[in-house]
Amino acid sequence: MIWNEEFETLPREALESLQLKRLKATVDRVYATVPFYKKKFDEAGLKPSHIKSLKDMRLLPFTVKTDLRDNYPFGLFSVPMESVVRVHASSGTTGKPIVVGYTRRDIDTWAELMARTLTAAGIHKGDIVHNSYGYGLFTGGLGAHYGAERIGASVIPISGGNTKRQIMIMKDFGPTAITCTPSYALHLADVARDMGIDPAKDFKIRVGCFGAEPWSEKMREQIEKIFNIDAVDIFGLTEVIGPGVSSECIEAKRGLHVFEDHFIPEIIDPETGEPLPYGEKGELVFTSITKEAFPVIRYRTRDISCLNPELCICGRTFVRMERITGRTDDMLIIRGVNVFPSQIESALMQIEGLEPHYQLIVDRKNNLDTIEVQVEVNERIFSDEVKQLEVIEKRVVHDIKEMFGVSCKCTLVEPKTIQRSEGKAKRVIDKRQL
Ligand code: DLL
Repeated sequence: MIWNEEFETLPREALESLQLKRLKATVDRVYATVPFYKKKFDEAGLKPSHIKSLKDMRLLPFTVKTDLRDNYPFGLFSVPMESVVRVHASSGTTGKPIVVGYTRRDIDTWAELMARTLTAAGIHKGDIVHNSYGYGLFTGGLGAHYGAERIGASVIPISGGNTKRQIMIMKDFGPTAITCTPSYALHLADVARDMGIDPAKDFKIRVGCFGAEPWSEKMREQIEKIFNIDAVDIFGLTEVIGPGVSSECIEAKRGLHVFEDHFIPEIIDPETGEPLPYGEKGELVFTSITKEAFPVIRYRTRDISCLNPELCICGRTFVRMERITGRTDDMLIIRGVNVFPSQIESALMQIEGLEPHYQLIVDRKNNLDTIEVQVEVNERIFSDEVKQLEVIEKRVVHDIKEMFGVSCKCTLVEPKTIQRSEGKAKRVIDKRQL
């Protein structure tokens, strides 16, 4: 099923001419309204009029996460605040989040893109959508919510957490579709089984849209089997719009169609920044071409993928990106929350008695991510009373919970016990098997 036949099946030539028109308008707009982009263009000797074809995209400077941080909170908005009807945010590399804004039209565009996403998964009017993506500054909850309403489905805005209650509602309300992170889906299934409920038989769910964190074909098979559903992959990021950047179709389930009439994808070599041809793996870069409040020019996602231009059996003409296979930075996604080791480091360094030697052990137990922070204490604290150590451990757990909303375990270790490295310190041991 296709939500918007007119755009989702545009022949390539017509699509490219639409993209060029929209790209030019976006470039004009950011040059005129966002000092950051004007400065960058000027430094590169680039005028908006230099963009004459899609190939000229490569003349445009990249935008990176630190640019967003440096312009915190609203410095990259392209419209006055009075035209912004919504803000969302996600973790940055330091304690401050990165903040994005939406005009009324942006919210409308986003609902359209999420309507396409859900429709591509086979969800339609008459379906009941159990939406366990978190509501709030995270884009998952409200993104899926508006899309489900747009197609006329009934939404259960359950958000994340309180798993037993979720299961009761899934049993009693009979949702036919679910939207959540893939790891949460597996956790829901575990808890359901503990409650004597068989997710394959006792729920009416037919299909799920899973994303916001990396997962594998193996996990897809597991989820499909446990729930007896179709599981499709959906992708997006706050900086670009939230979910609704690309999504799989239920017909093929092989790669995610990028909504190219709104976002131009590129794959670049992360070392040189050079664009790579179709089929080659590299870093995903997006340029938004319809957004008003927060346009992004060549935003480097740090996500690794590749693009496939082959026509799909579903009839959509948009290129497909392969599922995300990694990142070029050290960002971790713990229970759907983006976490940078540098953020944890800065939290630790605020605490008296801790040394800048730490390691993060990430694992998955009962389908829930766990994180243990091992950190060295200094000699003085180490020879102090046990009580003092307990106070510090509690403070670490508390501060990290405050920062990310994620519970961790803290283990204080003797001075000089964390392995020193000769090159880059290995801060993260990720034992999760996807
Ligand atoms: O995770 C938006 C989203 C919500 C997508 C709900 C899908 C469903 P952020 O919190 O800004 O936004 O995190 C974006 O999450 O750069 C990827 O590293 C990762 N990510 C998102 N979707 C997928 C996916 C939302 N399907 C970051 N597979 C991105 C792998 C994903 N990684």
